[in-house]
Amino acid sequence: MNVIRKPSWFIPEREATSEAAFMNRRSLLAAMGLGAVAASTPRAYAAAPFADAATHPNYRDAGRKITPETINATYNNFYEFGSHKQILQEAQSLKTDGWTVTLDGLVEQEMKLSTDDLIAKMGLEERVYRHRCVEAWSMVVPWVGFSLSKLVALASPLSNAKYVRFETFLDDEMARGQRQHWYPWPYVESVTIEEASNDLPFMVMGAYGQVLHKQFGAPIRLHLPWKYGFKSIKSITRISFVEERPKGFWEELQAKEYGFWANVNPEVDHPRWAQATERDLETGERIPTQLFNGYGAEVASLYTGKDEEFGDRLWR
Ligand SMILES: Nc1nc2c(c(=O)[nH]1)N[C@H]1C(S)=C(S)[C@@H](COP(=O)(O)O)O[C@H]1N2
Ligand SMILES: [Mo]
Repeated sequence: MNVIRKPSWFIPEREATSEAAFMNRRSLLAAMGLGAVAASTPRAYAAAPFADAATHPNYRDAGRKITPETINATYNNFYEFGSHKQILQEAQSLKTDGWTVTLDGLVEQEMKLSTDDLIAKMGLEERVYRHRCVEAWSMVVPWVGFSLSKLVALASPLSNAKYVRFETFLDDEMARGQRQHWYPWPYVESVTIEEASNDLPFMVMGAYGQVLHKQFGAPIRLHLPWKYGFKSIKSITRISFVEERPKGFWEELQAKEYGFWANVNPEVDHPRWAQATERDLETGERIPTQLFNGYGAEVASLYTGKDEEFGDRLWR
């Protein structure tokens, strides 16, 4: 049985998860044709199909040790549940049952997809990615999900679609952080359609071989490993194809500090701190930061000839 990955400190499923959520994940297995097996082994649903996802050959390891789940799962940035890093408890009020993601805007046909639909249509694979927060800490996570480019292909955007805009839920009953009215809720992020069509951007539905923990942005979040962490929006409910560049949550708050591009660059300091090095979340060691967080081979070509657009180079 696939129960080995559950660390002892983690809240047991029966306490952290409502009956409805349990049923929903059961139906997720049914969609994969695994329902019968899951029903006879009740605890396996949390691991499969995530535990069975094949690892992408190019992203088997990130050149650094994977950050232990116990560390990553107890140090999170998720402002919907508080403006600190001890989000674990508070985030358990996130309700993921019946979750849907709407694809709309400049597309041939709008769509509303359940988590089951997404898994069935997109398939799942594992990729080990480095994550670099703009606050200069970093980690390595084995995500399970699918390439955003597949979702772009499914949506068939119209030729005037220039940006992909992502939006998180809005519900201040469920997420008390959203009662802090000085923040521009809901959390929004966006990338260009060229960036979204690259293979690297990853739609994440699991981590460490399991269903995504709530504090990681369940049931579906984005990870853009060459950009600062704030671009990697959690708990996505809507993906829109638009012509005008949207303003992100942090850009709306402080555009000079959190620009649109936000590509990791050790040579361009944040106005309030240096970006040349980063703190490994596990060891606490300071290590050198790499241009594009080391993913230049995959993404650097997206930015050639864009010098004018970058202006002061702040977020190149
Ligand atoms: N909806 C939402 N997405 C979000 C955030 C947030 O506060 N709300 N924080 C971002 C930041 S700044 C980082 S570093 C990562 C943190 O992801 P982690 O908690 O899984 O490490 O999520 C990003 N996505
Ligand atoms: Mo971050």
